[in-house]
Amino acid sequence: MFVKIKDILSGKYPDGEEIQIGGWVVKNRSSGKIVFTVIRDSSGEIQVTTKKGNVCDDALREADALALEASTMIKGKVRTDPRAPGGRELVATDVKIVGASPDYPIFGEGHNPEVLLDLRHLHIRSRELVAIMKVKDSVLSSCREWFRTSGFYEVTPPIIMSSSCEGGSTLFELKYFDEKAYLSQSAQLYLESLIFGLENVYSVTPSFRAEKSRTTRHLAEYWHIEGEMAWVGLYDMIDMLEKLVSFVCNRTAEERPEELKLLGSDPEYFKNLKPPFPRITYDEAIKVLQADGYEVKWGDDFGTHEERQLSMHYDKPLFITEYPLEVKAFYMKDAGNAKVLNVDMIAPKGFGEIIGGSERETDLALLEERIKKQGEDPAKYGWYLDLRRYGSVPHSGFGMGAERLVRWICNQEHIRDTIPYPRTISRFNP
Ligand code: NSS
Repeated sequence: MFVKIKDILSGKYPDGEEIQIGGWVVKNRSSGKIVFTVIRDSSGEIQVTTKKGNVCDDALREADALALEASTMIKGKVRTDPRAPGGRELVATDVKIVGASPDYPIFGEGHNPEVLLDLRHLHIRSRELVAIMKVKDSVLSSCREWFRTSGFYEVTPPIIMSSSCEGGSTLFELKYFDEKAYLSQSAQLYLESLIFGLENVYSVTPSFRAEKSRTTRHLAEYWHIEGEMAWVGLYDMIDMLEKLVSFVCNRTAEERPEELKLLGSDPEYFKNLKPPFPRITYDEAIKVLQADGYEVKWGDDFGTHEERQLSMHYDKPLFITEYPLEVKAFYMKDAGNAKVLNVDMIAPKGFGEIIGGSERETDLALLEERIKKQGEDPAKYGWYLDLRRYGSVPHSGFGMGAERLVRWICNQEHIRDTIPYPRTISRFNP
């Protein structure tokens, strides 16, 4: 059995104990009689020293021939050495190449990002991308933990849809046998139907948006964490959202401080993030922007620049509530004053919107009217409208983009690095 490198570094094995590791070559430098190799596995990196005399000639040759990213099995004795990175090294007693790696195409710094995206299947082994994937694992599992311990059921809504949730402009179409169908933009409408049996539900699914623009925060395929709650109004939902986001940030920073530091993020900030988060209305946000010299008027939706500017006033995520009805989706509850009962959560430092949610409209006639206004046929939403006909209840829900959240926590410039294989307007390969 192989042992994990992190267990060697943590001192689990005493000096002199012989163990075996399996891993990949990060660096290799040889002077003929002595070879210094840095090996990584999924848990960490360690220096291995292979010396003539400690190993047979074959093993020395194999060590010498270890190329960048070759896979190898190494037997060796643990040795404490304050000069070694991590404080411990392995003194090899046997070295075998498992998979050679002649001319690994990614070496050194300064690669063109497009080249790295073409080589994504290899680049996902890199230290940074591995760190981000570990953070994402913590984010997803802590989300699930929060939902489970807060009375939610995880459900599995469909991905193939017959109608849109967020408007037609970003729908991906597909051939469904002889009919036209679409890839889901959001599980929301289905989650709404599931609260009648389960009350509090959530799902983690891929969502698809045919985003025509290249931005640093839009993907065509992203992971959507969505919740829907019966008997809950907008403001009670906001109380829950700040608890959810704090829990996920605290837990992730506790589990992954080294990864966050490597990525240039601050684990202490995320460890200490606590409710309450600041809350302002859309009306107040317009006044703040106007005072900051922005040319916005009541009725405009906020884009990247406006969100960035608003977030600069706070060091915690910001909730903005009650946007104009005209700019928002048909399902958001009409507040009766040309506004809807909705909320966006904007991350600090310009990371932008991470959550969009609302209380849901329960008035059947109003819903039908707003579907028509959106240029769609209410008949297509027949099953959804039934939910208002049979035992309707006040309810609210939200969607959180997993990659948007990870981008903020990992302090990443571009959302594409928060998903192993980004799909954007110009790329769906590899
Ligand atoms: O369009 S949203 O604002 N809202 C909905 O889809 C609701 N139907 C969700 C619900 O109430 N169940 O999207 C929600 C979040 C948004 O705040 C972003 O964090 C993320 O989904 N999102 C995206 N992430 C990455 N790329 C793209 N293109 C994207 N679009 C939305």
